[in-house]
Amino acid sequence: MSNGRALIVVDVQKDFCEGGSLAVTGGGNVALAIKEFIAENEGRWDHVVATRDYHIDPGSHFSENPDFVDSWPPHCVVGTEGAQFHPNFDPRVASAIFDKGAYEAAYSGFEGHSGEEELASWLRGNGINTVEVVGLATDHCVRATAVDAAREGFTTSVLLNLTAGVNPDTIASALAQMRHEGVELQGEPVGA
Ligand code: VGL
Repeated sequence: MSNGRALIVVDVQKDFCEGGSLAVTGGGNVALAIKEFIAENEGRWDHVVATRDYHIDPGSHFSENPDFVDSWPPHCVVGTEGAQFHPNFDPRVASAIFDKGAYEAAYSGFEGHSGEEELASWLRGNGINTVEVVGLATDHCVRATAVDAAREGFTTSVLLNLTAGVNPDTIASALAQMRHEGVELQGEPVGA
């Protein structure tokens, strides 16, 4: 039965998990927890979609001296191992994959494309009006994706137990921003 709901799995990639170039503490566990949550909740969503940070030359998003707020060590470069999905997450559950950030910073999955199609139009075209957002990292790409989802008019929740973040301060401000934008926060934040 169609329920108009989708799960958006944000950036569960090797570079954001332990051993990666921009590892988020608990990233690998989040990947596994997402996989189990999907397996245990068949029918909860019409579609699962995934996003990927997928950089070629994103300019000042990469830095030799990153501030870990606006600039970062090189990560998720197309063709490298770090850009791959974490092995704890099987992307075959996803109906579509949205890549973002080839030539600029792109925190939101709504900046991503699957072939020629953007995430918002793909979701609308598939009858989706409600989204649940999980993945990495709470304070950056999950935040930006959830905020854009709400602004695009989707009823939006973030399942915090299925996210992990970079830094406690930016996690706190991300939670405040998401609430302010009308995103429903479920569960407890996991992070640094
Ligand atoms: C992300 C920092 C830099 C994320 C991406 O996926 O949250 N964080 N690029």
